[in-house]
Amino acid sequence: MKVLDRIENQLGKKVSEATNEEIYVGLLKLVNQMAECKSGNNAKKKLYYISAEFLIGKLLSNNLINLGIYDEVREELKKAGKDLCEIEEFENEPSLGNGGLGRLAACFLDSIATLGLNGDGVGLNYHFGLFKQVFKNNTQTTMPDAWISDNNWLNKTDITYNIKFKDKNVVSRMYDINVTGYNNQTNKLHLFDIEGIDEHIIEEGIGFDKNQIDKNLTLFLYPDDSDEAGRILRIYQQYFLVSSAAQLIIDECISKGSNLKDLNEYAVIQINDTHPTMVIPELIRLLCERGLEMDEAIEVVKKTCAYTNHTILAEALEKWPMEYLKKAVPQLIPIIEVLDNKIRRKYSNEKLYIIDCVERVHMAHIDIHYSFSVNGVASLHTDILQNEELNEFYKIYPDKFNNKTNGITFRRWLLKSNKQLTNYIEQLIGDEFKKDSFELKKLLEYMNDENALKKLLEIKAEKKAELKDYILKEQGIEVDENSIFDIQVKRLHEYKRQQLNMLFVIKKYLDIKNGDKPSTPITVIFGAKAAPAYVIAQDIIHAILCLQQIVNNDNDVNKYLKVVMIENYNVTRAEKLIPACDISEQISLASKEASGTGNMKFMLNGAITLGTEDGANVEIHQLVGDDNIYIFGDSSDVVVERYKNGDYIAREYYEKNNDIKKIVDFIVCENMLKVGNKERLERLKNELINKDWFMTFPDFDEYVQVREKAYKDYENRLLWSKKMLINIANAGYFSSDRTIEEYNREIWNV
Ligand code: 26V
Repeated sequence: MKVLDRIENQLGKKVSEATNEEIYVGLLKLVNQMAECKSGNNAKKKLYYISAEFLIGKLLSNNLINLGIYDEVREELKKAGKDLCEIEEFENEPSLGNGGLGRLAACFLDSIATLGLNGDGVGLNYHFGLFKQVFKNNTQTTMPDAWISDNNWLNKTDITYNIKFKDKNVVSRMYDINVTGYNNQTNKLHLFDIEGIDEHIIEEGIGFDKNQIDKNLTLFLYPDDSDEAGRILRIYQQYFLVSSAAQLIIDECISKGSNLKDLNEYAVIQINDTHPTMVIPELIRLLCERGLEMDEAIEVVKKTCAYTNHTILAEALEKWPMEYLKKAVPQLIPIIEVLDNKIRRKYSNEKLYIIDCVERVHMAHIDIHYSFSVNGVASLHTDILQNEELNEFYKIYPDKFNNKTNGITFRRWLLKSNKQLTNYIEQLIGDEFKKDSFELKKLLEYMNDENALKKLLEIKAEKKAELKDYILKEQGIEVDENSIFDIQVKRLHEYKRQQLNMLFVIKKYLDIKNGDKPSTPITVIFGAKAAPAYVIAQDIIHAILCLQQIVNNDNDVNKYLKVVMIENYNVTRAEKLIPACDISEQISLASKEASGTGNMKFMLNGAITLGTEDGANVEIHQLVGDDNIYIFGDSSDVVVERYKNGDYIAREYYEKNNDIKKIVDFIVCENMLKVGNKERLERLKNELINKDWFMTFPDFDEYVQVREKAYKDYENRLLWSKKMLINIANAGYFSSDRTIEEYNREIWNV
């Protein structure tokens, strides 16, 4: 049957007579039907990718692409006078993740299904996701982000589990989202939800009573953990996730014939950061309940679990006080103690213990001792884990450690978000690259082909014009589509150094005021959410918003420079921003960004990276060579040394470097104070000159120099386009299909 007939069957009327919303619902049902006809691979062994976050983004277009009917649907709708992009507007984006870690999990699911592997995701169904960011008075405010409308991608199953906490029992129900592979099978994302959730307990903004666990458990992702009630709620969420997952895994394995002593032949569990770590003691507990000896259970769990580390930042490595665990999940305490005692008996080095001397449980230590694989997410990151951060562990388990450089799904980050580029690449090298990303290398043949280079510039210009319209429509800011689009979009964190970018913008503003005008105008675009309890991050957003107001309204300057802070940056917005980017800001302090994945998305879309030798930037640099990337800043070795010595004094730079002083003082100048909040701006200035924990000042001069060099190079449009082409051609390595193929070959074997 033709696609149009199938849609009209769903609708019960002609497409031309249906509203866009009705068509959206019809397409959703059609996609689900088609997806379910392709349901998965029933191999004996199955991968369970357990993660507290899956930042999946909108699903309609992606599913249409993966099912191979996108073009046909779009054409048929067009004939009936309907526009697929407008129809897609009816889909809400689920915000089930903070940033890179959650988005990575979503890319991985796409690749697992595309490669035809037997593997499902397991996570939580947060009703309001993270939060919706709304700017008011140049400040971030947070609102609940209700994404579950009447028609959504969740399919309710009849699978439920009892979850026992110390003081209450609750029921967990499984909902499934179909994960379509590109021209391949459908897998599942299982999202568990508490029965009896009560949305009415939400107060102003995203506030709610954190103590009413049975009503709030799956309301929000990572509720504010600045107080004890928030932290304990997080433990409840984590245990709810892993106990549901462990029960599901045991049931599925038994139904396939496992006697549980051989669990590792039926299941492999990838633990995405430490949020699901309690799956280890929980599985051990459940296996003992089902008749295994403790030692037997520990051994089989160890052979079943693998752990991925996503950060070296000490403050991000979870350490739960025993006292919290006793309050929420006392049944795990004896097991955690056994796990800790085994280590104590074997090693005298306290750094290896699970329970430390102040009775905190180091979640990552459970993972490392009781998994068969520990991996970092980019080669520099894995090196730092092995040689610095986790060196004591590496020495005892050298064979467990391995690297899996992150990747991104090209279906969403090229085929969906940049159709113009996709079609042109296809015209040049055929469509094999859609299945085999390394085929992009063939583009290198066109490195000196003027027509191809011009065409790339035209495509970029088209994407920039689209973004310009979007920014005007959404935020009322008019940008010049002929300006350089210089973009930094990612979670707000001091280590990512949005403040460094901001200091450059202040410098540029002052230069222009002094008559030093750029030959090509510049549009600096930011997008970032900050954790509600992270005060300095809020201050940085505030300062950028104040700067936006000052720069964009200053008629001496706004022809040459504009600042845009995108409100509520999310996956949908990323899909519009990334294809339109000229310069990709990847400026974290070297050693701090485990990998980054935005950097890969920008590269694939022909943006040139301006970055430090950090995370996967190092690998981008190796692939494209010195001429096709802009690198600056201290190396990770220098940074690691500087932290060890503790000899960095920010104030010295402020006092000795006149430029830095002028720029930093601008943060609290009269004009800024007119549009901003004195307390916030002063706190930010003081933080910079008294602490600057992520060392923006030492890198500042070189950052300015290299950024100016990039702007100058941009003037030679053909040479710039050649850099774009070389970046696109070398991006194949960063397909998550490559990453997943490595995980499967070296860790999962499903
Ligand atoms: C979390 C927190 C929470 C508490 C305060 C400080 C802090 C700092 C960092 C984090 C990040 C936790 C883990 C994470 O999201 N890692 C990201 O994982 C991505 C996928 O592997 C990777 O590309 C990013 O570089 C890495 O930051």
